[in-house]
Amino acid sequence: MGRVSREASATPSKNGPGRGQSRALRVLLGAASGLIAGFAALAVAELVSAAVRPEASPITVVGGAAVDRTPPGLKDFAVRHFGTNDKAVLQLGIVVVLGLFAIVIGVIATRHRRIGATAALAFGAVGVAAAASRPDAQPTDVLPSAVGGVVAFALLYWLAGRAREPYGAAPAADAGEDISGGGSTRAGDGGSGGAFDRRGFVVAATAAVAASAGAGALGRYLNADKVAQQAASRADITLPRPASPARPVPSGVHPDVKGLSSFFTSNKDFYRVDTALSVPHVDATTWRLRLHGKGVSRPVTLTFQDLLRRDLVERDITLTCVSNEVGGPYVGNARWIGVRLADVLSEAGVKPPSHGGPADQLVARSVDGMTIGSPVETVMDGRDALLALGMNGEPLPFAHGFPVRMVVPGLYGYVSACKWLTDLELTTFDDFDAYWVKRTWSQKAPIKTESRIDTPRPFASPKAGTVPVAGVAWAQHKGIAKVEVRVDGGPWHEAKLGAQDTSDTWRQWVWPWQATSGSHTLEVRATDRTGYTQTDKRVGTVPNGATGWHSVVVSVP
Ligand SMILES: Nc1nc2c(c(=O)[nH]1)N[C@H]1C(S)=C(S)[C@@H](COP(=O)(O)O)O[C@H]1N2
Ligand SMILES: [Mo]
Repeated sequence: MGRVSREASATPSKNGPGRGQSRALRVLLGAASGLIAGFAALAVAELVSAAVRPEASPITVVGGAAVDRTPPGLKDFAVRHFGTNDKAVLQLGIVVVLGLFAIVIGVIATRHRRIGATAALAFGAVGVAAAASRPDAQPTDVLPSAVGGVVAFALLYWLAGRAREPYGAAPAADAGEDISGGGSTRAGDGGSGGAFDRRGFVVAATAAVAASAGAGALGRYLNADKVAQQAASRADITLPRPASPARPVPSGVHPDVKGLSSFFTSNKDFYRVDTALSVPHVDATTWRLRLHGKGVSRPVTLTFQDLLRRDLVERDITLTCVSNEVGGPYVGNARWIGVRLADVLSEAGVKPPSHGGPADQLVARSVDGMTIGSPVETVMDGRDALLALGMNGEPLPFAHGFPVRMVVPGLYGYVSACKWLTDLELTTFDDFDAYWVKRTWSQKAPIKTESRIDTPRPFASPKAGTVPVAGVAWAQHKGIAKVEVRVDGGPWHEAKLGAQDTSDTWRQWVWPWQATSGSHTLEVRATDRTGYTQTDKRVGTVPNGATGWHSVVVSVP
């Protein structure tokens, strides 16, 4: 009944919108209120996160929780379709969803103020729950979301009160759940009353936006400043010369072919695969690595300085991701500097299972809660399994695990290459499943022998005549023995191999093709030093790496 009287009384006022207009205006004001409240919540949360830690900002914790709950198939899809942009896409998605909810809540609030505002509070609660559920959660991590939720609640309650005024609800009606429940007398104030209230809303809204923008900007600035300080502390580190340098790279590792991957992948171009929405920026001076668990007779805690004081080894190792499709980009070769992991394990009393050790799994934990399990037997079998501190002549980049990560030749990254390492635990495969193993991937995953055509690119149209077909092949810790190429399903031709650096690195290859005009399919397969030739059977990346021959279709004019 109140509704009827409101509409009736609103009609004559100067800005008295007709029935449809008034509803449109209400929706508009509600949407604006919701968006402003949402923006304010995020901005204030950003400021609070600067006091707590950047990783505790609501979008990061909600995004992180979403990543951990994403079904593996979808995650695979995201990585495949958005590549390294998958995180930006996720964050954008969260912001869009948040914006839509803010609009809905705002519109509800113009009619049911308490319900709308309480829904805003509930949103803060989602952030709090996400923050508390992170594997690396610290109690203070819930603060940014909690404060943000309270700010959204208060601001929406306030703005919704302002937004309803043009319709003639008296301020006294604030106590009422239903906006139309209030007296309609104010509407009788006429056009000037409505105009004043609307101005009041605009002033309140503008003030709220300005204050939040200020808070958000300050938060951003403080967070950026912290990151800059951490970057400076990384830049201060000079890695000592390795006691055991890498073998000089033989000449001829890289056939001179345009479009062929360079033998070393620069840090800037090195693929990045991880679940971290904001790259952890660990302080090397306070960093600690704890080594403990089954069969550890002398548990140790090592500092970064402890590692620097040891004999460092330098090795060339090609890293590969299990999510790499046939022909995919998630493989890179770098020169690493680090400490031999097997030495550190032996000093702590660890023995591999073949020597009677009780633990068959080494679980590495990162500062952001990732767990990565490697076979103890493998990391102690004499290969150059490293606690790496340096990559291509500089301290590890933050994105690649600063200050310390693992690198194990021959094992896919998800079972060996833990970045931002902070804990090593000796356990068994029976007792513990690591992060990806819980998500349908295999417990053990040696890298499969693979080859890729880098040039010509798919759908290229090289001129008829001699066309160099070139690419890379890898079978880490086995070594590549042979690479063959064929055209249109014809006979296999042996490619010329680039010189081998070590069996832990990839190998470049080239085959001069006498191209004739028409559409052609080029295929490649590699044979490793155990005599195994890549199977043509195509399987997907799950659960332990893709197989099949890479092929490229070109059309020669
Ligand atoms: N902490 C942490 N370490 C991690 C991951 C991760 O998500 N978190 N991903 C692993 C995977 S799947 C791969 S393939 C390699 C990739 O290392 P890169 O990003 O330096 O190339 O890191 C491994 N180490
Ligand atoms: Mo990976």
